Amino acid sequence: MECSKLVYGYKDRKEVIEYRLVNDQGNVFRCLNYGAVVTAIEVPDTSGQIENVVLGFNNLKDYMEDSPYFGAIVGRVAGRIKHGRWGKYQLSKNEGQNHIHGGSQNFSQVVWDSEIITGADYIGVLFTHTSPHDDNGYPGNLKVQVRYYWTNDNCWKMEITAVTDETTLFNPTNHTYFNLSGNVKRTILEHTLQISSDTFAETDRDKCPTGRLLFVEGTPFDFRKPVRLGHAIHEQPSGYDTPFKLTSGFIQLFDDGSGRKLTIQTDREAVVVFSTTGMDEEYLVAGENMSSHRGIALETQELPDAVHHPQFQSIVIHPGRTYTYQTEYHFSVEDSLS
Ligand code: G6D
Repeated sequence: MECSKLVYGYKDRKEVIEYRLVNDQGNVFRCLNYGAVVTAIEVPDTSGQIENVVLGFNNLKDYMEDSPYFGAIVGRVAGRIKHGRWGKYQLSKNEGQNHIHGGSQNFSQVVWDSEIITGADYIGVLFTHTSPHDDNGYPGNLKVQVRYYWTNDNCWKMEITAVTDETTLFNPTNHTYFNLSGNVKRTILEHTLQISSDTFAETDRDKCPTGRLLFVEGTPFDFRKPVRLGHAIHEQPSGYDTPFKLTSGFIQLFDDGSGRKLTIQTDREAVVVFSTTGMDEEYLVAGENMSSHRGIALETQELPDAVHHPQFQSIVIHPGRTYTYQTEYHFSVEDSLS
């Protein structure tokens, strides 16, 4: 295993570093200390061709100006908080009347302290960031650590920990968009998706949960068995920007054409699936304009807007404890889904 670092640019005179982690199979994981962004994951298809399976840019300027959270750690709280309101606290409103993804200059837009970490079967990076009291209206100084481990069996393990000195909110996620075809050769419409989820959160027209959890049975939200995304999106033409409540923390994405499979295992309550439907943008990804279905974000987290829905898992954290959240993304190949 080996790790190299290169200077990727500067933000506010702080050095932005790209880490390139290579495992014993020669497969590569790249990340930045800006936003703890995962810039590339390069893994083989069934014929051994190593290609990138995540969406990203190739320069810091694009990450700072255009990024829809490509590869980034998002927080303090991922997703929307209706009216930015939590009890007596008014959080910043950065999407109409609501708060989203932690507000402005959130975790995805700051330069984290970073260092290389190594172990018997992994190489990794530890990122540390302290969000100050009143950051976007949140109380408490919050120290967050993110560890990315890249293992010899092509597993990216992510561990997020936090400690606070005042009761506050915490619901981070990683916002990587996957496309297993390799170097964004095809859209995700030929991928199949499976999610261990019986229910999903109904959302209002601002995409905030109403509090109702609906059964997936008989709806285009039923991914309990693998479903081809092209078929699913035909049934659900507006696509997915949907919080699914997980039953066992298992999610699987598979691309027939390349045989690449991504198996996710998480200890989080939910996954928000964002299919990028209608995302026609000016900026370039892998040499072409960003457009619908060039990637799919699978954001493991607690259900959004939990502060307004006591039936959702609480995202309130207290001083005196370290909170830990884990998600593993395992890449492999298979001729067809068994
Ligand atoms: C999140 O749920 C949201 C989307 O609505 C948003 O557009 C995207 O982040 C950038 O997944």
